[in-house]
Amino acid sequence: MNKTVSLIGAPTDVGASVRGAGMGPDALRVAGLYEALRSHKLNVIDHGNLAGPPTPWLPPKDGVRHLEEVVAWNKAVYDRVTAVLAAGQFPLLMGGDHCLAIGSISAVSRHCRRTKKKLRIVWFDAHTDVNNETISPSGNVHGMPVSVLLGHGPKSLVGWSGENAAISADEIDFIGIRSVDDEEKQAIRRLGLSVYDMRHIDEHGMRHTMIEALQDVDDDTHLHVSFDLDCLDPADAPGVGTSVRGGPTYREMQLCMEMIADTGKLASLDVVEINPALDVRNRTAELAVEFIQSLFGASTLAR
Ligand code: Z70
Ligand code: MN
Ligand code: MN
Ligand code: MN
Repeated sequence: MNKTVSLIGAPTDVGASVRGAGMGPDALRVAGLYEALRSHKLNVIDHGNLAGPPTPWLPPKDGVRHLEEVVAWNKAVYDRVTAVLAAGQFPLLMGGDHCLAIGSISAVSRHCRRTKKKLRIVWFDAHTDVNNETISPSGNVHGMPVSVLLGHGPKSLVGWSGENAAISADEIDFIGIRSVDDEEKQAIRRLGLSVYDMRHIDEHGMRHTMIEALQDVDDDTHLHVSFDLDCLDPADAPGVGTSVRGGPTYREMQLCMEMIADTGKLASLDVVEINPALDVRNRTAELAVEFIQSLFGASTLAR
């Protein structure tokens, strides 16, 4: 039986620093995501968009912006990802900003514990997103999901997986990092996170980096990819809210996707932070669709 991919739209910029990521799901649809996956002989269900509150665009309260709205959106994501996994399908979350990984990965974590799978996460990003309400310089929750998932964040967002920490530090690897706030640096060291920054990729190459990141993926692994499009070099992906120059190239990222596909263990995916308001003719969403196809096994010589 062919795999069924469930597309879940979460049209919100509730955790972001600039407006526009809420248009991400439709940008991916316009770029042909559904058709692209179908052409790879996958069953695809587009669940449409989840509903949630509008973004109020207020300053932070107790170190966090829009906490109540962030909780509401993530609750909707958590519930839908949980249902899709329970149905034996592959959840593909179309963000929306990266705060939504809290709901998505909390659901994946609970599912892994229930099914006795080993969870591994690859986090593609320019940023480590390991701030929390006490250290964040901005209060934007898209800079906090990793910290929340590790059990350190606003009470109303922590513990959804059934454990205080949805993930442990050794279950996540970061690829493409080049913008880390001062107190995040301390947190990375304290927690012992595996951060493959751009210097590591420059010195060792993307192939070696991905071999390291994927080395303990085995038959019992549920591999989750959380893909923030701002990981890419802004020359290739201009449609993101916080672009940082010096990211992986198109070719390096394609290699990442192909190496992940080769494991055969990819079981859930977040595609976040596409901002059509800042894009050039939907180029970033089209790029994302190409990468997603590679994640599902498209390669130059595959038939
Ligand atoms: C900064 C913060 C961030 C994504 C920007 C930026 C975080 N470290 N995350 N874009 N996806 O405000 O916490
Ligand atoms: Mn991010
Ligand atoms: Mn980012
Ligand atoms: Mn190395």
